[in-house]
Amino acid sequence: MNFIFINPPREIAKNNIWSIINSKIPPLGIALLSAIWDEQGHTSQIIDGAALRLTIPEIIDRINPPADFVGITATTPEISTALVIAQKIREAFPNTKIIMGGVHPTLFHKELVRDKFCDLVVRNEGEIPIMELAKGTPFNLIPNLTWRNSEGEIIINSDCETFADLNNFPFPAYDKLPMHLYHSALGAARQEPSIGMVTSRGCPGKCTFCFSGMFGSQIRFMSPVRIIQHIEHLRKNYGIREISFYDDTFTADKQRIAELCQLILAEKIKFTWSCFARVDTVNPELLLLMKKAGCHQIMYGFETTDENILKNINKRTNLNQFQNALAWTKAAKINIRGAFMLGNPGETSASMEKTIDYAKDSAIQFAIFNITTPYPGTAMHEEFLQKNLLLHQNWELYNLAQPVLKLETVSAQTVRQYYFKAYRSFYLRPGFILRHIFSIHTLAELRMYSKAVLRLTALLFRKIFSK
Ligand code: B12
Repeated sequence: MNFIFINPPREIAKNNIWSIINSKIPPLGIALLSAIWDEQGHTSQIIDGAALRLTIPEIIDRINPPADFVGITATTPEISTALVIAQKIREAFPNTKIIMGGVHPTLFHKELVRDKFCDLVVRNEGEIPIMELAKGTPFNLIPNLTWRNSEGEIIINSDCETFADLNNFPFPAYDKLPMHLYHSALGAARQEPSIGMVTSRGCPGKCTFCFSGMFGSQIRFMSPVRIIQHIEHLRKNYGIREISFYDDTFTADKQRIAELCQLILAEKIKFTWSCFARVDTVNPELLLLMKKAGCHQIMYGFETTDENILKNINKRTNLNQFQNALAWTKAAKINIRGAFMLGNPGETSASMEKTIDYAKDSAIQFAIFNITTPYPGTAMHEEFLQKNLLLHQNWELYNLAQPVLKLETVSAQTVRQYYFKAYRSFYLRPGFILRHIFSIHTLAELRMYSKAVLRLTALLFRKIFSK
């Protein structure tokens, strides 16, 4: 049986800062499912419409010959494109079964099947359901499946009782992907070629703005040995020299990361890397070891410097921890990328001002400012939906650059003004530009930093920031 997996294209508006800084990483979920499908003796193909920047007709043209199954992945901002793709496939190939999976279809599984956008939704993790499908197991016996039977009834199969073991997967089917097109986020890589990797599922955080329902309540990890095998596979077969670890909290298990670093050092694996962490999951010893093992940048989710807002979003961190993480990371000579949010419940002009000043004063190398976006399935979305305080549910605009919350304390327009002010005042400071010029280590870094500054300046001059 032939299976075609599709990652929909997504056009990011030019006045959205993500159009400048976004990484391009392989669609790891469907790439893994493709490898699992093939392991069962079938064939599959992946169309990465995002990396290849394909139009919808170009995607349909690539489906040749017709497949038994087409699987489309989708996050919230991609869903409308994903649905158009599904509809075009239905018209062109009426005998192909259309399956959807990923965050958004998981949340809206009933609606998608009821409205006949697709035949099946695979909720949550896809590995076990896809393996069962490949074995020919009847639909009614496959966990995590929502589907329509021949009478047109919607059947919601029970959730899978076990979670997939991250150490027993094949590698994602990188050979079916345009590997030359992938790269880390702007400013996140010291060397090229770079790529993204995810080595755990789940997060110790319980922030109200984050959806963490896909992978169960227990965080699961790939072992250091398996991570090394994966890195070696990427280095040997694709010449990868830099990895961005996209785990929600890479340092959630300090012991695992310490072991990974020891292995990298013992086996003399030459590559550089960056990761995401919470300020409460690092300590000085671990950071020094990470630096020795090639880590040059950590992204911390500071979010805000207002202690009340930190409580409102259930971040469970405090300014003291911020200061410690900043000091320890700097002492280890690891660069810091700070992630900040503007427009959280309780936000005021003064609190946004304070957050922006903190980002500038703390001598971090990069900062990302996002407008609070309560994705469906999050506690924040539920709360504001119940109170009728969502400005809209236009999923395409759930893109971290548009206000979604109606706040009593500050207007959406003011939040948006502070968003632009944050980027302008952080990046276009002479001090920032000078510090970066003196901290460049490699040609790749020089290229990236110049590109970042040039593109931001261009945006400013096009007066997009003034909107
Ligand atoms: C890496 C990452 C990115 C990367 C690239 C993503 C990519 N190429 O796939 C970058 C940085 C570009 C990115 C961008 C964004 N991201 Co992102 N990202 C992630 C992250 C950290 C890891 C994704 C991943 O690889 N997971 C591992 C794989 C194995 O899991 P998976 O993709 O979910 O796939 C599994 C299942 O979902 C299922 N499945 C998925 N698709 C399909 C399809 C079929 C047919 C089947 C059967 C099953 C199936 O099976 C897979 C295996 O179990 C997740 C958080 C997380 N930990 O998952 C957020 C996450 C997916 N991102 C999120 C968001 C909000 C975004 C942005 C919208 C932010 C923005 N800047 O605007 C953009 C939108 C990107 C887009 N294309 O639409 C949210 C999504 C929320 C939502 N409701 O949509 C998440 C969940 C983070 C969060 N907790 O809030 N992201």
